[in-house]
Amino acid sequence: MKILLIYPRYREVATSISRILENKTPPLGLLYIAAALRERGHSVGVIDAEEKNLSLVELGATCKSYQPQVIGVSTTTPTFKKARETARYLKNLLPKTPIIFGGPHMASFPQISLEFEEIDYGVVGEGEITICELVDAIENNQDLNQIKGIVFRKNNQIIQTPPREMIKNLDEIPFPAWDLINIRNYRYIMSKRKAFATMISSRGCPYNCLWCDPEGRFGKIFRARSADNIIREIELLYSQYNIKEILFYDDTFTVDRQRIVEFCNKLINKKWDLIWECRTRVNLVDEELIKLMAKAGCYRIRFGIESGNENVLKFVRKGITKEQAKNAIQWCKKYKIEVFTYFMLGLPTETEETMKETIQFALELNPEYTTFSPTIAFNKGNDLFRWAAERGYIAKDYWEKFVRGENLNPYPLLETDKLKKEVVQRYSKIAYKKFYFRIKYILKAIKKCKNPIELKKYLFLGISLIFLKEING
Ligand code: B12
Ligand code: SF4
Repeated sequence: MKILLIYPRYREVATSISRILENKTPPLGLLYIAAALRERGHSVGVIDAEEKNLSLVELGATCKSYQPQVIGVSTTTPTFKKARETARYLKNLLPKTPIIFGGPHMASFPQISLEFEEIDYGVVGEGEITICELVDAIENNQDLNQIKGIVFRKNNQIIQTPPREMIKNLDEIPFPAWDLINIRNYRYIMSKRKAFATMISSRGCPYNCLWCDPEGRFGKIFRARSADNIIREIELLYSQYNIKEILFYDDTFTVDRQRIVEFCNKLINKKWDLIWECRTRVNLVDEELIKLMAKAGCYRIRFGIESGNENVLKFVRKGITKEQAKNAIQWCKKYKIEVFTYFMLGLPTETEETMKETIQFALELNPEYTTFSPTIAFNKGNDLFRWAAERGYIAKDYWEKFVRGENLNPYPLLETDKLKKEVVQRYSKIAYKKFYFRIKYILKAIKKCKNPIELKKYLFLGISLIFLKEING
């Protein structure tokens, strides 16, 4: 079949910081879906409306000229309304073409999403196997009840089939269909080189942070690609697309230490001119590992540290200590790996005092970059939302209403009777000012900037953060 996969434009509903940064990174999930469908023998196209900045009319025209037999759309929850508007527009243009929705949102709200007639089918969760079975069934008019992990309408009823098992061996999944986008069109303010690609080397995270929603991601069971499989994809990116930098999007890159050791050793042997960054946890690194990662080209690690108060860390089940954070960052500094930390403000049980401790801790750690995000009561599938809803801090049906189209904020800040959201936002601004407007920090940043354009970018970012009316993420 001829299938067109669409990544809708979402800029208008992105968080304030995302909007300022104007990053455009490849639609990895869609590229995986495209590769799986192609392997099954279908003809596939990808339109990234966000990267191309396409209006609905322009997207519609491109879509019409492609004449797809099936359309697939990727969406998260905050962007669902935009994705739905896109689907409605396309449905009017091509009324006979079935529209399938997938992406993290469909894992959280499969049934409510199907209340909208413009969406014909939903793929729930990990999509590679399910989409192939669904498209086959559409093509051959087969019984949909046999397909796991989908949601569809029949006789005015919404039917959800039993969940699809997670893919056990990630090495069996074909590499993303990189040839279906122009990788050179993407840009990212934090990348060091123009020619970069994104990759995901593992799926799932076995930890249990209070705000994390395993359904909206890849579950709690950690599954990883082998070192050889990752190296093979990098080789393809390096030799065919001249990619010189990889951003690993794994939730927690170093869960399996041995895999990373193997990966680094193989990468070192290749002697490629390649640098990379990843995200992990401070309790999952040690000096030896950091040293090896640096040798293998790792230039930045992102750590979620979240709070500078041990009690808050415990309450949110972060499973790390301040000591571990200090050690991890010290090792990174020693081996010249940049550190990007994430802190949250206004977490459950927080007070102004604990937020001050967080800011102080960030200054003490002195990473190269950090964010201080006000806590969002995001999505219904996590314990932070439940905690807030049980106490009446957010309506229990907030997200159901949001998905049904009520005009609610996609980033509702957590507000308790002890801590108002305005106070948290004020602290977030104070934190950014204190962190980024230190003379020592500015001088170091200027020294690091390779050219005036880069310097302008940083200045713009810094000033925007200070003058943002409302920081929501
Ligand atoms: C990288 C990233 C980004 C990048 C996206 C780059 C890009 N062009 O894709 C940036 C920084 C731009 C971004 C932005 C946002 N993001 Co984001 N992001 C991620 C992150 C860390 C990795 C995404 C990824 O590439 N995963 C790997 C791929 C393979 O997985 P996947 O996309 O989920 O795709 C699989 C399935 O979902 C499904 N699938 C996906 N699309 C489709 C389409 C069809 C038709 C089908 C059948 C199946 C299908 O099949 C895929 C393969 O199995 C995830 C966390 C995570 N670990 O996933 C958060 C995550 C996806 N983001 C999230 C959010 C909320 C956002 C923003 C709204 C926030 C913001 N900053 O404004 C925006 C909205 C973006 C959008 N278009 O909707 C949430 C979504 C939660 C939810 N339930 O909705 C996540 C899960 C993080 C979290 N908080 O839990 N994000
Ligand atoms: S470590 Fe990250 S991905 Fe894992 S549960 Fe915590 S927040 Fe979620």
